[in-house]
Amino acid sequence: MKASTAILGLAFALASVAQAASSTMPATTPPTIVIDKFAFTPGEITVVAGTTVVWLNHDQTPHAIAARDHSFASKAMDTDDRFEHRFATAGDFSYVCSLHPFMTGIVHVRPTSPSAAQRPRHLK
Ligand SMILES: [Cu+2]
Repeated sequence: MKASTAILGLAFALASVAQAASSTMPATTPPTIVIDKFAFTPGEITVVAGTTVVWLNHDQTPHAIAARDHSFASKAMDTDDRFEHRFATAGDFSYVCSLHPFMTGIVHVRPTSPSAAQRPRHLK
């Protein structure tokens, strides 16, 4: 009984450590969109201007990123290939896989500071 309680306590402690580690990850790793089973995960992300976003192909099939507005595009990515794009300006950038156009995703890019946001003036 005592041993199982100890194991339970250890598992809880490890889970807490894992949670703490994952919560600090966004600061050290770029936002990453994983391509898996013919889908972008997450399919929708929000970043601030100047952020480099990474796509990582975990499928056994080649995929290629293509912005609908042609502002960026990757070559065909083989398994475990990655593609990076730095979003310098704010906006909504939807993209598809040019090899499988039914695969879609969107990157929302926000201005770097609230003062740079295009706010209607009546909202002070
Ligand atoms: Cu594809």
